[in-house]
Amino acid sequence: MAARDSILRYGAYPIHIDDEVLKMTDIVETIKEMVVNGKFNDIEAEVQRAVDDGTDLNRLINDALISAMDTVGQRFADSEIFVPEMLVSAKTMKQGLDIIKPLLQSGEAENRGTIVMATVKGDLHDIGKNLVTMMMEGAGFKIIDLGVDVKIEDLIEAVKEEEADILGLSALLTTTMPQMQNVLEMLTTKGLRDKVKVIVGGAPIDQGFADEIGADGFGADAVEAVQLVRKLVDENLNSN
Ligand code: B1M
Repeated sequence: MAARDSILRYGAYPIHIDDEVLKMTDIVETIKEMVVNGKFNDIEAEVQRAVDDGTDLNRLINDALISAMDTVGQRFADSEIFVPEMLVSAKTMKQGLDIIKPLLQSGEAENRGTIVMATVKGDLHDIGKNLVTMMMEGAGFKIIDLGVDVKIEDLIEAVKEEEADILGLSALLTTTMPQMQNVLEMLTTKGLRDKVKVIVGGAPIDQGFADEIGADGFGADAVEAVQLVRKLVDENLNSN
């Protein structure tokens, strides 16, 4: 059956839009608005509806959930909202992500490598880290997630205990970025630097910063982070 068209108007001109596309655009916009406005009571049902309707998961994550947090960040920077509103949006986003999480699991039984993940000391932001963690788990890696505001000693301990292949560090504040360098220095001091690859990420981090502090890689987003850990683990296997 041919898809029906909706007719919208751009000025005097009619535009034909496939109804299925229109519906998905609507739901993505609705979910984004719900996160921006902190509608945590309703978000799960709406995300579930989007999933059931077959909405592309990448669109749901990028155009609804992440895009909403960008809007929230902008409103905070413009002093239109304050920390409590940011927290409610973060809670709403997390609940939405929880619906998507099981769908990102590959079901692969193999362990492609062990990754210790953390948000650095002094930093409480974990939405991005959790998203990266979900995607890495989905790609078959074993994840030891130490959470937020993690002390260097705890990171070192976990890397040793778990014989981690990779240590992933996230930071969202310019004031906590230097913690990443402190971690790298401590790994060297403890004689562990050549035993574990270190990758870094988070909104203020870029490749230049990763190079400057001597990290093994930088991921701009969750997809890049997964590609990066796959590459690093494969390189490691080939060099042994
Ligand atoms: Co905060 N906050 N916040 N905040 N907060 C920012 C980061 C900010 C940019 C907002 C702004 O001013 N526009 C600003 C930082 C400014 C700066 O440093 N220059 C800021 C500030 C100032 C603060 C406080 C200081 C506010 C205050 O108290 N006055 C305070 C600090 C608390 C602390 O950490 N000590 C604070 C607090 C909070 C909340 C607790 C309220 C809440 C966090 C809740 C939580 O995470 N559980 C919060 C939020 C929600 C934000 C914004 C709005 C959204 C962050 C987010 O979740 N983005 C943020 C503005 C923004 O970033 N646009 C902001 C969505 C997430 C999916 O993206 O985390 O970037 P992101 O992750 C991406 C990539 O970066 C990458 O992949 C992810 C997926 O694509 N990635 C990795 C992340 N980690 C990676 C690791 C990798 C690889 C890739 O490898 C290991």
